[in-house]
Amino acid sequence: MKNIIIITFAALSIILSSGCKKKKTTETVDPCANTVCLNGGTCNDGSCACPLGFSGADCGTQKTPTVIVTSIKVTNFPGLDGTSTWDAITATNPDLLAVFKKVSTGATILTTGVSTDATVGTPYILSGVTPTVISDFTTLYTLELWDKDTGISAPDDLMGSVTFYIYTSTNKFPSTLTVTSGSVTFEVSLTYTF
Ligand SMILES: [Ca+2]
Ligand SMILES: [Ca+2]
Repeated sequence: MKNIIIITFAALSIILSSGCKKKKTTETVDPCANTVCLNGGTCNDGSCACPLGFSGADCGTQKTPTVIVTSIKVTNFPGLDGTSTWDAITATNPDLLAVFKKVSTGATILTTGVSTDATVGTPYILSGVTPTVISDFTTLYTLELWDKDTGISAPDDLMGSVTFYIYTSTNKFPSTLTVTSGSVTFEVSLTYTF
């Protein structure tokens, strides 16, 4: 009888200790050890929780947004019209305004207000830009920079223009799009909705 009790106890100990071992092994496995979450996604119990704008098992897919233009800034422009001042009669600096257009149709999307007598090297946030929704990303857009002229100097002088795509499916939703051509540079502020 004593022997049976001892054997049973020993068997029980083995079962308990092996059971314990198994449980311990399970607990040490990190379910996120082999999970890669892109674009700022975070792993939660082996699955990726994706930030706004991204989807897919690894957050590697960019959702198609609606783009909203909120601000247009001119950060560079040519100081002279050839060898003359932009307003040659009064020998003064240009009066900046921008026109935002769709290239394919030439349709004007918005026209900004005027920053008068602008100094080269100074950035100008152009007035009159109300939040403007863009949802066609297959087409080119252009920003034209004009010197506003009146009186005998009119019509306005085209100072330069930049052509660009406003969105690409891998661009990670920049809040500022910097576009340049020649001496003209714009910074376009963008927000996104999904
Ligand atoms: Ca002029
Ligand atoms: Ca002018």
